[in-house]
Amino acid sequence: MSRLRLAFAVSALTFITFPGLAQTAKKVNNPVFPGWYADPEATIFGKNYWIYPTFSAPYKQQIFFDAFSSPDLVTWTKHSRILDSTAVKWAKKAMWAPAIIEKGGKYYLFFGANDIHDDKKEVGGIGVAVADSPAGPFRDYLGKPLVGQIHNGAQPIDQFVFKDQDGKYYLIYGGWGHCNIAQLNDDFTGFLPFSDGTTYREVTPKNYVEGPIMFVRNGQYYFMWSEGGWTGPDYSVAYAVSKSPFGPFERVGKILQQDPTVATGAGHHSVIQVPGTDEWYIVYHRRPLGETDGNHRETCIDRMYFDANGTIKPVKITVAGVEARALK
Ligand code: FUB
Repeated sequence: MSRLRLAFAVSALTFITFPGLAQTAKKVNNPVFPGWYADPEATIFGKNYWIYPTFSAPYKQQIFFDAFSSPDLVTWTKHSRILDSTAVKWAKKAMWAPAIIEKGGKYYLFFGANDIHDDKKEVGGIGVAVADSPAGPFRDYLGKPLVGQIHNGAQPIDQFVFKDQDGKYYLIYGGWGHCNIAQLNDDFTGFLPFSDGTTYREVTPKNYVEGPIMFVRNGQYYFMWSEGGWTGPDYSVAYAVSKSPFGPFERVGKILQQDPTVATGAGHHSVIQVPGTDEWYIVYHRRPLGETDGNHRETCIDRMYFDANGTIKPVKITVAGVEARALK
């Protein structure tokens, strides 16, 4: 057993004593692994769950990504520095919010870098790295950002790669309260313009701030995003549903937020659907109670449920986290 696995096997069970009763084991699976990690992108490759988070630290220290894999959502193995800025000449700081997708046996890791504010003077934005394995090592795919300009007011960060039911791939991204969708070309080296000649279509819903994701359930497109400021307690997640990946997206409401008895600043999430089932998990970051350092963000997992109408029920954030769930 690796040192990290052993540490987690021990820390996942703490013991509380009730007067007059034998010791009772209390499960503590959140956070799912130690360290300050935010913006978790969760996915499944083969028989393993994977999480690709932001290393949450001052911007100049954010020059690499670690990844984590698990056979059951409870025991996690750390894969250090799967992508390092030494492999991306143009990335100098603020490497944020990875998104990963497998295509044709290659793994493509999309990431934000440099926190650009002026695309005329700064190099940065959304880049792509590629590897032969989900654990890397990833190398820069383009030698330059894929999205290096500000379109429709959206900062080029917080990208999500969505594979639609017809096999088309879209990049959905944006900070500063604006969200764009753009269709990726076949080899992910650029974009295919829409029939109206535009490449970046704005799909921003009400209250949107950043951190978009999309998935399809029962033929409906669920679009989710983060609201509020990421350094504060009110950071949260809301969603909309549409018949098309282009919307319109009418905000339904918040489904993830702080709980004064558990943690604050719960947001920037992703979701996992166990293949062939209607079991859903929400993977997100949150801040420990009483913590004021904006970077102190930890990755957690809880269950996400739908009601009979397809409405997402408000998520109960927990300390216990989820039960072991192996993949078949
Ligand atoms: O982690 C850096 C930034 O914080 C992300 O890009 C935002 O979504 C917010 O979570």
